[in-house]
Amino acid sequence: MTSSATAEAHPNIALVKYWGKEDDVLNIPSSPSLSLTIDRLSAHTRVLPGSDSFLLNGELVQDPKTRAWTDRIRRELHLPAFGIESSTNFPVGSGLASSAAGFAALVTAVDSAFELGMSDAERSRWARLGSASAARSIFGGFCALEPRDGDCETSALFGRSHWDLEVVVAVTSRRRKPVSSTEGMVRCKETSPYFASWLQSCGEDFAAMRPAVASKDFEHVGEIAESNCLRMHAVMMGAVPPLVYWNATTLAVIDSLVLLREAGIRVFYTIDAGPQVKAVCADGSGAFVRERLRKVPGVLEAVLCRVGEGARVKGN
Ligand code: 2P0
Repeated sequence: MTSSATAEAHPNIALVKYWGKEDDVLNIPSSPSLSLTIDRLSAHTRVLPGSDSFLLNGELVQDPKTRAWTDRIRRELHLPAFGIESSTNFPVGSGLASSAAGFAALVTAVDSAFELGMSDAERSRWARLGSASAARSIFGGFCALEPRDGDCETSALFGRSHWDLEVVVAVTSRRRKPVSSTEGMVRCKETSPYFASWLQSCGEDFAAMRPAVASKDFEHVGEIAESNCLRMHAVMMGAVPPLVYWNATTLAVIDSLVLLREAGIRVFYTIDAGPQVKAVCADGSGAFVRERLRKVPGVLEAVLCRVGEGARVKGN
């Protein structure tokens, strides 16, 4: 190891969601997903020689997922012990894709610190082994993650300049979610009667979403994304015991976005495994939508983001 290294990565927002694993050791999703990486929200992760501690937002943590990942990369690539210091400017474990940003930043910092010379595809594969959605945060702009022949492929579809969309992230709770995504996916696969049809519909949504993003057909992208998101939450609600990631404010934000749309604002919403709502806006209407969402009772914060860059090294 030559020196410590720090990397930055952002969350990504899936327009066609990943919810279900084909292989939970190799972390291979059961269906294809398509995302856009956002800016503003970020994880900064520093890898440094010596200790093997993990400091997250200033607190020493024992995270089994991160531990399994570091053990694995050290074993496979014959690396010495390293410590991790990670900080995020947004709440972790609450449905804002902190593990996506976190693992994308981590592998990028490891690659730089140990001068491994990984390709983007290799970094994406390592990020996926930590958290499947992290494979997408290696890339900026619009990205696809597809299971293929027992493995998985990530493709950078379009760079961030392809489409000047804005995303308003309405934070409705800063609490850690009670059921992690990994656990939630297992529960849905084992108990939700809608799981099989969900997977089938993801293939169809993915096939339709790709050309809709290519042609920047905002209305079509919004229709597919909203229905894909609601179907994923239906699968969750159908699990035993049910998984309800929403709170009352989640619904209030949806309501207010539907009203805005009826008034002619081009906006659609999507929600991940948590109670936060992401409003995707066209025509530079993000600032206006943000002001509206800030006034919805229960909204703690509304952050205006643009399409962001992929994971990158930021120094030592
Ligand atoms: C997504 N989510 O496509 C979906 C939508 C949440 C809802 O990817 O088990 O944290 O570490 O692979 O990547 C969250 O799942 O789960 C996720 P693991 P991950 O963005």
